[in-house]
Amino acid sequence: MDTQRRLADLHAMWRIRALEEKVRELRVGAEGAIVGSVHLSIGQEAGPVGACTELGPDDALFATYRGHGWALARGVPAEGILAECAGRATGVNGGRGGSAYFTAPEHGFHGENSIVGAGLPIAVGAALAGRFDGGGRVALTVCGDGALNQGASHEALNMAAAFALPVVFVCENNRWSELTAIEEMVGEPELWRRAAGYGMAGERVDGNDPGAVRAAVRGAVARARSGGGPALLELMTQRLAGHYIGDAEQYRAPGELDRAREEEPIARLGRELAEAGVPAAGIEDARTRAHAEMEEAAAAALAAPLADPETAKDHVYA
Ligand SMILES: Cc1ncc(C[n+]2csc(CCOP(=O)(O)OP(=O)(O)O)c2C)c(N)n1
Repeated sequence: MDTQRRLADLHAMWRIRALEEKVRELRVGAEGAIVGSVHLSIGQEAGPVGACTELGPDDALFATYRGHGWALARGVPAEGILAECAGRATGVNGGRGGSAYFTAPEHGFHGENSIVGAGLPIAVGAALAGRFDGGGRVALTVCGDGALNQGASHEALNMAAAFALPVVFVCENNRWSELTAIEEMVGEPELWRRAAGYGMAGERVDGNDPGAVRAAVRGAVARARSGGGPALLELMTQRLAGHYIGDAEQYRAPGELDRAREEEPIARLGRELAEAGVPAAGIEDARTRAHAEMEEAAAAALAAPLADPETAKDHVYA
């Protein structure tokens, strides 16, 4: 892969990391600028960075509660995300969605969702609607490894395959479902193998390598767009943070996080670029630019007023 592309990926992953470090700071900091449940995707940045470059403006992306990175990679502005997390009137949903429930359809980001597995059937609906309206839209939906055990996920995968709908199912296998290890949850831990049972394409992908993710998503999107039906991509990755901010993480095996930090996508791509002869200053620049952007975005977000409680009933139709 060419160096410019890899540097761009490094910067894009640093943007997500810096955004989430800022979210964590605002959640645990003394001012309590962010309240409520927050799920970070630190360590999982390669997935959104690799995948989102392969989506067109009319394609529809559906994420989970661990969705800040997917929104940012899809083009949702950092200031709007931070303002949303902090309940500001200038947030992408006027402060109503918060960290785990925001949506920005004007950017092709059709929302997070805290009902585990709910993104899959919604994406199938979006793809089906695209078939009716002739828009040629591809729907890409992200879920965790645990979410694939939900009944609704099975129905969605089956319907997408039966109707050859243009859906790309991306499973981020970070090996944990909240506090439960994958080995305790399934008889077959290679989740991508389920694809054959549905009659769709399936692939296990190095989810810590944005280039590998991009290649897999490119193939799946092209197949889906040309009528070849859905695909299930299993991205192997790890979350370096707790399930949510405040998780005591007592379930991890000793040394697990040390190994995960060795393999995590930002450190790994930085090492690869250094080995390829990219000067240290160029690699560092990706990090400093990302942090400067998020400092500025957070300052602007927090300068805005909180959502006005008087508007609480706006957008409520029933
Ligand atoms: C239908 C439903 N059941 C249970 C929960 C509680 N819950 C929230 S996250 C989670 C674990 C999901 O794990 P996984 O799908 O692997 O995603 P990850 O959190 O690892 O990204 C559970 C059980 C929920 N939100 N929704």
